[in-house]
Amino acid sequence: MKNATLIVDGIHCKSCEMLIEGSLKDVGVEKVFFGKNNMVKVFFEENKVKLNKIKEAIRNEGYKVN
Ligand SMILES: [Cu+2]
Repeated sequence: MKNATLIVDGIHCKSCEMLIEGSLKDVGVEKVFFGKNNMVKVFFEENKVKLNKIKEAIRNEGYKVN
């Protein structure tokens, strides 16, 4: 399993986290952890979903990602 740490701008509450987590699960991300300072750690299989697709899913919800 691969993992990546993303910095996502605009997360300000629990429902933001739930929205993002739901979208990420929809594109095939296995696990999502939210840390401090807008840090989002994602675990995924590269044969299922690519990092670009993960970032796109976050952007599609209206958040900025590095
Ligand atoms: Cu929010």
